Amino acid sequence: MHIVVTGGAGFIGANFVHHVVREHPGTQVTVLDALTYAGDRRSLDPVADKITFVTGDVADAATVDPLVAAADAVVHFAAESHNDNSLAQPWPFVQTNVVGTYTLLEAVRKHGRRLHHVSTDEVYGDLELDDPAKFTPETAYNPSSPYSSTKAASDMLVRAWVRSFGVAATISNCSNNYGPYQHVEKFIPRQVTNVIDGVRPKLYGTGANVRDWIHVDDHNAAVWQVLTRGQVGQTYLIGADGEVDNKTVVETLLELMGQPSDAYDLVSDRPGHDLRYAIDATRLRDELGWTPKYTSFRDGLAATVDWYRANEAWWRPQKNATEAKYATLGR
Ligand code: NAD
Ligand code: TDX
Repeated sequence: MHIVVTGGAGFIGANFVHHVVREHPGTQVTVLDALTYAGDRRSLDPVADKITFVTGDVADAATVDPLVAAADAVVHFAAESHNDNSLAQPWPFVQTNVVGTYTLLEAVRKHGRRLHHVSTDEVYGDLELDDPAKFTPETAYNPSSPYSSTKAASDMLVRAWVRSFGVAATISNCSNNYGPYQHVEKFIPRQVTNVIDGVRPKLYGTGANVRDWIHVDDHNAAVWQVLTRGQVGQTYLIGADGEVDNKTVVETLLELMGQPSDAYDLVSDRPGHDLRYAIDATRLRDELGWTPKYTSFRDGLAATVDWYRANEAWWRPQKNATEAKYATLGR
């Protein structure tokens, strides 16, 4: 099989390419990535001689069309992915997440190719802290931010292209990922690299918000299962029962890094900040037999801390610019 991986120089996409090269070595991989601030070719260095890399925009039909024509399937990770950025500057989210997905859909329609669209649990909005409910594939879409609304729009385009044009697509909606090669703008890498730099972690609001954490390798193993064995037209929710509130995440990180567990600062909250996400992954587990390998969040966090300690050369070039952006937001 020959797959095009869009966004393969980003956090999850790069880990997916590593996973495919390691676990499914007969697969031919072409990465398409625009190398925005969030993309880093160095994340693919360990597999560089086993893949083809194309620098280009998913919203550019002239770039996308021949790549799709030459492949069997597309796994679509490319997106603007950070909520805080979407609040400061929404337009790139509309362009990449909506127009980019449209452009890919037209190419897979024209050439009769398989598409797997990687999406997020944030399309469902949020849950109350004390609500026993979790998101299911039947939960109504109710996105809160420019980021999540553009991801919701992209999911709707995929569904429409499946129904109206018979495009062979699947969608997965995953919860918050953590692991190696995640940009330092995101919650866990930001706090780990802050502590390495002797800076106190920054918790938005009261730190009570809950995220349903999953290791990126478990997400990617699920994406492969859906791509190769999922039912066309179906939506799969991906999550590993990893609900933890932000305060507990920071306290655990501080403890793992040898600091007092209260050595953090509360900062101003994110506007529209979703309270809680929680995934019911029953379909994925029952239909495709997927189970997560990382069952201890604490152990997965410890391994992630070790990775950031060992790979300062990878994250250091992004750190100052990222913190300068946060400083303008007062966070
Ligand atoms: P990321 O920001 O780390 O990486 C995005 C990648 O896409 C970068 O390499 C960037 O250069 C590339 N890109 C951006 N615009 C592009 C364009 N116009 N054309 C081509 N490439 C472009 O994001 P991530 O965290 O790896 O997320 C990957 C996907 O997974 C996204 O679709 C996101 O919505 C989804 N997702 C992320 C999470 C999470 O916790 N990070 C959870 C669920 C779903
Ligand atoms: O410094 C911080 N302090 C803080 O308290 C940062 C950067 C974040 N937070 C909070 C906000 C969230 O409650 O931590 C939580 C996680 O924040 P992010 O890492 O920005 O992730 P989130 O907004 O939950 O979205 C992530 O998961 C779903 C990804 O960025 C999305 O791409 C994915 O779709």
